[in-house]
Amino acid sequence: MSVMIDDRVTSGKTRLVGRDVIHRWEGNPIITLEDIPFSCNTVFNAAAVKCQGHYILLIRVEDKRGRSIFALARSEDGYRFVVNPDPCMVPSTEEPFATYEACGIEDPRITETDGTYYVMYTAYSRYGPRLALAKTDDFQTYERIALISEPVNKDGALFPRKINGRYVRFDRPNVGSTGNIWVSYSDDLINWGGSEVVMSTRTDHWDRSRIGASAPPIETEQGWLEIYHGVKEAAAGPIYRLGVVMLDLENPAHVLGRAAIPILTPREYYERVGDIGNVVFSCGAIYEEQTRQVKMYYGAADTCICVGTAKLDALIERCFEEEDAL
Ligand code: BMA
Repeated sequence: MSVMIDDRVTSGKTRLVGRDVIHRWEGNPIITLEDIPFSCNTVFNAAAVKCQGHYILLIRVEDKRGRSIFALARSEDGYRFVVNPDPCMVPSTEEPFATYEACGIEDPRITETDGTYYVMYTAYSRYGPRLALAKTDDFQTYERIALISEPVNKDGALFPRKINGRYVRFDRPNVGSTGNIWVSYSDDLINWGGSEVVMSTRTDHWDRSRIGASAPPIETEQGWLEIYHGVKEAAAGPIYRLGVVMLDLENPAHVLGRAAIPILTPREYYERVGDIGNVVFSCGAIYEEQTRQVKMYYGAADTCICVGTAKLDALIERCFEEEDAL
């Protein structure tokens, strides 16, 4: 089906384009370089959490020398954010973290479990990217727990509850230039094992080159709803899109339904043009129980932060849509 410009509809302050399920907020982008009170190069992928009614983003900021650090942004409505005057987490100067964070800390995902906020992030160094874990009570100070994978591994996201008594995470070990979504288990959040592949790239789809978990999974009655990113290497460079999948609640390596088409594709100027064009990349989504709405935060073109919304039911429906009906 070809998408005509007439398919573009507006609804309130959000905009739906083509067959995207995500409605972009009309005030996008919500955070740009101009909103950062300290000197830096760019701002993008952000972890998201709602704490006592306040919206918190842990944003990835690239400093002027090109290393990524984290800063805190707060909002009362989930759309208008104020960024704190100073970074809240920078590469460690203490071992063993210092060695593996020398080139920066990237792409945080926040998960609340048992009343503690955990941040899984990518520690970057000359040895390649590997996963690390920290925790926080106030989002201002972060206590590092451990380096929790070997390189090359990215896109770690902790599940919001244990399954069969064990902590669970997604991760994405790389195999050459490709990579798939895996799940691993732990008793103590430090030692991880029992790893299994959850799902792989699809050679005949938009997610043919690499995939990785985006936001931490959302628990629904049907299963774990996971928003993930998929990459297609095109002649002019990679295109990053977002998709959705439903996984079994007791065995998240078991896929119940995977959407054939993306929930968000780079289309707007701010998604097309930037440090890395044609990128929409999410590290966090907030589920609002009262309205059954998901607010998904995403980095656009590695140059700003945006928000889009979708009804939870629309995302669930997309997971089970018959491919032949598209
Ligand atoms: C991925 C990650 C993201 C980034 C994306 C697009 O590999 O490093 O942080 O947004 O590439 O450049």
